[in-house]
Amino acid sequence: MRSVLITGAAGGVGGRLRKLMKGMYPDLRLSDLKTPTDLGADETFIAADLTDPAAVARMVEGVEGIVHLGGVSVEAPWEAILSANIIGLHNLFEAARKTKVKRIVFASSNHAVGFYPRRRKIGTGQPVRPDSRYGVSKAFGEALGAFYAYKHGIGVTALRIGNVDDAPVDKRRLAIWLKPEDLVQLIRIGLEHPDIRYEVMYGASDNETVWWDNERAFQLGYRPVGRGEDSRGAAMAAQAKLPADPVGNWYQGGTFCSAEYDSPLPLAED
Ligand code: 15L
Repeated sequence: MRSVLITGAAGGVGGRLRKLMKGMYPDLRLSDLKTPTDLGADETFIAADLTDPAAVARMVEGVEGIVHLGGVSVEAPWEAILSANIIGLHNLFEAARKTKVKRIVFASSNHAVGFYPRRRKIGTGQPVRPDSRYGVSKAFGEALGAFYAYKHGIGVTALRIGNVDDAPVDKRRLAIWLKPEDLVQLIRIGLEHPDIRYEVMYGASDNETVWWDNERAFQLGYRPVGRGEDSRGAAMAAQAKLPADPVGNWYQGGTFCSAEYDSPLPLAED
């Protein structure tokens, strides 16, 4: 793999990847709607709006691998999700197909399955249970990835990312925290491992309270180095200051589940 494009490079996760992945591939390109304020003279940046097919085509021209972090990364009104995460994502996969991109690593999210209760350990074989319009768009992205993988032969990896940060910031994040260096490991598996056709993996570090069975990632060589438990004290102290949230604390997706929640039914046990 020589040429790799990171979309969403001006965002929080993208900014970390820019630094961690520098020099990893001979031609590392970055893209986002707006130029990152701290762009270095040695970085290659192409501004592109995902909703503009011509701009997306220019952005992917000549790349072999794409790490797609671009689009809306939290819950938002439907129109915003629709344009960036549905139409924009389709533009990206179409451009990738036309220019014969070999690999795509798609930043899916834990919110594609946020409505599973925390007491249940899930793998990647259960049906999606999105907890938000954003989560629905991530489930769509996983489906679109499978379609382009099996129909058009692009090697696609969907990473159901937990929470990327220096350390877990509350009880929920103790379970789903992903150390940035561990994310890089997962991305490299998606870009480089010879056995990738279509894979779904969880983006979590070595966390004792994790709710996910990430067996496939381990089979493909993932060896996380981050240990959420090392930050338990600070995370639980922060948790104690958060408001009560019976719905959010029951389900894996947290506040994404409790926001706009008006189900008259009891919390789902399964
Ligand atoms: C996500 O998918 C978001 O992109 C991120 O901002 C966090 O909210 C994260 O999930 C999380 O669940 O903590």
